Amino acid sequence: MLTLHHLNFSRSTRVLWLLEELGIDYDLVRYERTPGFRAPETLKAVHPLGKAPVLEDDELTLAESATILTYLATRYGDGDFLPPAGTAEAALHDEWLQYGESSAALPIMMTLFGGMMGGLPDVMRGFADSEREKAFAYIAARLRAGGPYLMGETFTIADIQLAYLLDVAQSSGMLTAHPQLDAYLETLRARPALAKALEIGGPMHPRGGS
Ligand SMILES: N[C@@H](CCC(=O)N[C@@H](CS)C(=O)NCC(=O)O)C(=O)O
Repeated sequence: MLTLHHLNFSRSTRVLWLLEELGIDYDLVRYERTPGFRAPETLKAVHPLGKAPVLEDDELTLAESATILTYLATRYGDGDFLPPAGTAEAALHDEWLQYGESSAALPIMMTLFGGMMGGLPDVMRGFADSEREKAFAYIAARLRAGGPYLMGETFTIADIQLAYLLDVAQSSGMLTAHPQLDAYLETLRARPALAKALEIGGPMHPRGGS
């Protein structure tokens, strides 16, 4: 049996969304953020990192959203949500999937935390601003070259992975100069499985309507 450990306002919405896309049965265990916006200590009993998401599938316990999405799509996706393994398309898709939590996340999260702390020091702000805008331009160019999804006409788990980051960016006012990314988010929000995941798990960000 699948069990998703879900923290409010978090990346575990990604997994909830894919589970709804897959239409398979799962249990949901909910955790509430502390006043300091951390995960509660009880999540450490499930996985030593104490972060969300964590997925359990019988004996298997998995952290890291990209890994969990890949596992679920491979095992339960019936060929959907991932390009065929071993193809050039699959390698490109993996680049987009990993990009979300690596190069793209750092400047977006730095900007988010900077806003919460009343601003970043100049040297860090310079890095965050230029790298964040580079990321937005890179994603927008990819969509311009052939959307509506990152892999063209095919919706994949890379879209799910990036959507969390873009939702956080939009909710924090980072997308005002990026209407194309707003439009991409709207396309993703039109998917009934995302609407269902948000209804079940709540918004991805405290200021997010989605
Ligand atoms: N790279 C990990 C990041 C996991 C992560 O940082 N989760 C956040 C929620 S978005 C968390 O649990 N934060 C609470 C804490 O660290 O106390 C993933 O993609 O799953």
